[in-house]
Amino acid sequence: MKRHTNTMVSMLLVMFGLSARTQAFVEYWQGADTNWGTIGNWWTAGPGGPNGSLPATTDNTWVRSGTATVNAGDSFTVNSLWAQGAITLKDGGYLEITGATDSGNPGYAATYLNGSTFTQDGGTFITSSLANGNGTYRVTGGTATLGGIWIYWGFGTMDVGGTANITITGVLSCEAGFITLRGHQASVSASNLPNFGSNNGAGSVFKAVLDSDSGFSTLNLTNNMIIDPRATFALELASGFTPSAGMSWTIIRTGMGITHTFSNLPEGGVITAGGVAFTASYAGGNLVLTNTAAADYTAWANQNNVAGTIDEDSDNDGVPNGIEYFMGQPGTGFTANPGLDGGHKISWAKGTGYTGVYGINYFVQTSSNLKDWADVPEADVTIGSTLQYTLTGAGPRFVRLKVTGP
Ligand SMILES: [Ca+2]
Repeated sequence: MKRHTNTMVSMLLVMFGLSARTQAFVEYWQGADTNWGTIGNWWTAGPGGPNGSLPATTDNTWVRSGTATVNAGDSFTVNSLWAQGAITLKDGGYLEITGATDSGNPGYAATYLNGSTFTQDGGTFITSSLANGNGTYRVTGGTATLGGIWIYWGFGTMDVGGTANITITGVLSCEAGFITLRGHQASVSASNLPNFGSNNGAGSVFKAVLDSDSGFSTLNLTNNMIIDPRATFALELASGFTPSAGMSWTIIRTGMGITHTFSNLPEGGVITAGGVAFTASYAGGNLVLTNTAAADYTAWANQNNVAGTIDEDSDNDGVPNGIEYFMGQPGTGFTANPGLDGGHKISWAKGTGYTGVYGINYFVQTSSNLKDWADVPEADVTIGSTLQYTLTGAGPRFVRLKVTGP
C-alpha cells in the first residue's frame, strides 16, 4: 500500500472553470491503481494511520476507481470525498463528510460524485453538501442528512426507496437529471427544489413508482419547487401492484407552491401506468395523482383478479362476489358469512372502498319463506363500518344482503 498526495487544482479548473483552490487530496489504494480495496480495508489496515486508526478529519479522500465499502461497524469521518469509483454504505455503517461548501457552489461540494454510484443500503450518511455530476445517488435504507444536493452536470440520478430517510437541510436542486421516488416508506424532505430540469429540461425526468394504496414516499418541501416546463414526469407501478379506484397519491408536497408543470402532465392531465389512468392536480402547491376510475364492481374485480359477474362465486366459498366486494374482501380465500347474534342482530363488514348507496346499490331483505323477499327500509338498518340489522317479528324469519352495484 502507499499513500501520496497531489493537488486537485488543475482538475478543478478543467472540470468547472472555477478559480483555483489549493486543496491536497489523499488517494488510497492497494497495489496497482486498478486494484482498489474497500475503505474498510484501506483504513483499518494501513494508510489512514498507524495500527488501523482512522484518517484524520482533515483528510480528503479520492475514490478514483473500483469500489469502496463502508461496512457495518465502520465509522469514517473525513473532510471531503471525491468519488469516481463506486461507494457503498452498508447498514450499520457511518460515513460523515465534514468539509464546508464554498459559497454554495456545487463544484466545491464536500461530497462530489463524478460519474460515481453511491449506494446507501442503510447506516448513516452525513455530508455538508453533495454534488452529483453524472453520478447516481441511490438510497434504499438508513438515514442521510445533506446540507444540500445539486444534480447539475451531465444527467445525474437521485433514486430513493425502501425505508430511506433523507433530510436535506438546504436546497435540492436537479438542473439536469432524474429524481425517482419509490414505494411508500421512504421519506425525503428539503427546503425547496429551486430547479428541476433547468439546465437540460428536455431530458430531466421526475419519476414516481407506486407500490401501495397506503400513501407514497412524498417529496416534502418546506418552500417551493420550480419545474422547467420541458421536464417530464414518469409514473410506474411496482410489480404486482394494482391501485384502488378513486384513490389519490401525493407525489410532491410544497409549502409555497409549484411553478410551471411537467410538459407531459399539465393541470388536469392524465398519465397512465400499468393500464391505470391517473389525473394530475397541482392545486395548493402539491402534485397529487388520482386514480379517477370509478370505484365500482369492475374496478374491484380487476384489482383482485376476480373473473365473473357480481352474482357469481368465483372462489366457491359460498359468498357471492358482490358480497365480498361489499365487505372489502379480496375475492379469493374463504370469507365467512355473518350469523345472528343472541339478540337476533346480524352485522356485515362494509369495506372502506365500497361507495354504494343503501336502497340503490345494496339492500337488506327479509323473508318468511325463503321465496318472497322484502327490502328493509333504511331507517331500520345501521350503516357504518358495518351494516347491521336486527330481525324482529314472530315465526320463521330469514335475512339476506343483496348487492347490485355500483
Ligand atoms: Ca366467494
